[in-house]
Parts: sequence; structure tokens; C-alpha cells
Amino acid sequence: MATALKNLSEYDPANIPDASDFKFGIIVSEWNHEITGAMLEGARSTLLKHGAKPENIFVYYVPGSFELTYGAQWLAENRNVDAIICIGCVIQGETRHFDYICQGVTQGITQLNVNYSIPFIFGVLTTQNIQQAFERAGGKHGNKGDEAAVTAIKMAHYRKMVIEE
Ligand code: DLZ
Repeated sequence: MATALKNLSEYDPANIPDASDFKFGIIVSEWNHEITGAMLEGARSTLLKHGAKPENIFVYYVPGSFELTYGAQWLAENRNVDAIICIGCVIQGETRHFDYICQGVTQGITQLNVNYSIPFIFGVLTTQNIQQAFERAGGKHGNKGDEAAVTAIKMAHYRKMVIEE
């Protein structure tokens, strides 16, 4: 219900800052790649639509969502980027693994936001099944990759605005 009412994929493009001055990192989990690949394409096309230059979008892959934290931290330490988008998809299975991975990546990305001076965007789907994931990766609930990109642009803009004022 919350997603249906707050589908940011239907945002007003006029309200998004220009992204042409920003550099973006995107870390993508290979696990559930048919979902994360669609989210990556959504994120990339949204960044480009708002002016980001193709040469200023750096895409890297990690094996699973649990590795997004390390992937994003290593990128932050070695590349000059204004925001990092973390893309993953964790699907609930029969085991507790789902809970551990969700908890790990959520806390990991939260810690990155606390410890570094650039924003890290949480573009991780946590769904009960693959159908729900497809619905959020270009289906009836929009593409959470688009939403992550919009958030990254807004946060990069926020960071720049505070520094420059
Ligand atoms: C092991 C595992 C499982 C069961 N499920 C998922 C998943 O649904 N989505 C995902 O991104 N990764 C999954 N993984 C892999 C873990 O994220 C991680 O790559 C391994 O536990 C190795 O650290």
C-alpha cells in the first residue's frame, strides 16, 4: 500500500536538480541479476535524463547484497564521487539467511552514511518472492532503480548546497 501511494517513479522531473556537475558510483549485486540489471538500467537512464554525463557514472558489481557495503566503501575511498547508489535484491527463502542479509546490508549502508561525507543510497529490494521484485524493477510499482537515482541526485545537490552556502 505504501509503495502504491508513494511511487516515486512517477515523480515530477521539473523538481529534480540538474545532475550535470555530479559524479555517481553505482554498486550492483549480481545475485538476482535479472532484477538488479533492470534496476541498474532504470538508475542509469534516470541519471542521464537529468543531465549526468555517461563518463561520470561508474558502475561496479559485487557477488551479493551482503557485499554492497564493502563495494560501496571501497569505491568511496578510491573514487571521487558525489553519491553512491547501492543496488540489490534479497528474496525471502525458506531460511533465516534472508533476515541476516537484509540486516547486514541495511546496517552496513547506514554506517557508511554515518562515517563518510558522501551519501550512500539504499536501492535494495527486500521481497517475499520474485514476482514482487519484478513489480518493483520496471513493473506495476515502478522501478526502484529510478527512485534510487532521483534520491542520489537530490542528496548530491543537498551536499553541494550546504558546502557552498
Ligand atoms: C546467500 C544469499 C541468499 C540465500 N540470497 C540472496 C539474495 O536473495 N539476494 C542477494 O543479493 N544475495 C543473496 N545471497 C548472497 C549474499 O548476499 C552473499 O553474497 C553471500 O552470503 C556471501 O557473503
